[in-house]
Amino acid sequence: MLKIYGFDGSTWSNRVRFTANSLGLEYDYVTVNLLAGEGQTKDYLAIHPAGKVPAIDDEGFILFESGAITRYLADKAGSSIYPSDLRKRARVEQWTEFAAQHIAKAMERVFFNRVLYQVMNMEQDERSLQEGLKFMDRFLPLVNDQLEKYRHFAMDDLTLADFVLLAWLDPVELCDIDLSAYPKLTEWRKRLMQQDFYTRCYSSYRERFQSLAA
Ligand SMILES: N[C@@H](CCC(=O)N[C@@H](CS)C(=O)NCC(=O)O)C(=O)O
Repeated sequence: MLKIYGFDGSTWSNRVRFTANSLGLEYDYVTVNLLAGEGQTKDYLAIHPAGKVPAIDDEGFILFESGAITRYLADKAGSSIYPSDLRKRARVEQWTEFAAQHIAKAMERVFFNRVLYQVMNMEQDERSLQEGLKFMDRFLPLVNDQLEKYRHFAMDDLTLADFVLLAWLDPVELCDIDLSAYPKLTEWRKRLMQQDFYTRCYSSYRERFQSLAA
């Protein structure tokens, strides 16, 4: 059976689980507790040489990098969440990259400097935090505009682009980021968080993260 190596605190891992759940795949979820150093064990380094999550083992086919994994799983299932039509696929890629390059990078700064630095016992960097917040202010209006035009992030249909955006917005409550200025984004997020692909992972990312970090 398919194995997914991940950690519930990891947005990149959660993107893969949202995808696998949405595809209706059966899988074994193997928790790699990054906070307990489990990414660096000899056994796990044989799966992912950089000791990162996520990774999958699909009947002996090992794959890491969340973007590659989600595309592989969706294509293997022949699912419309990764459309085969060239232009639709390109549109999904465009917004997936936008979320992975811009939203994720801005959120990484905010998440690290508001939350993770304490959990990891590291130095906070105020300048990096302010830059992250500035980027969020710059990019979220665009995302909200997109969701005014379409029911989902890349187009009306649910696609892989939704999962990366949703996963990366999971820490907003922990990070004290207020999304109320973005009503369409807020509505989209609430709607997707009620769906099975999400609730099969957790009901609240904040609570899940807090229990992992305790
Ligand atoms: N580009 C990678 C990023 C993976 C990544 O950085 N994962 C983090 C958790 S969110 C991790 O494993 N960190 C542990 C480490 O760097 O040792 C992907 O999309 O899979």
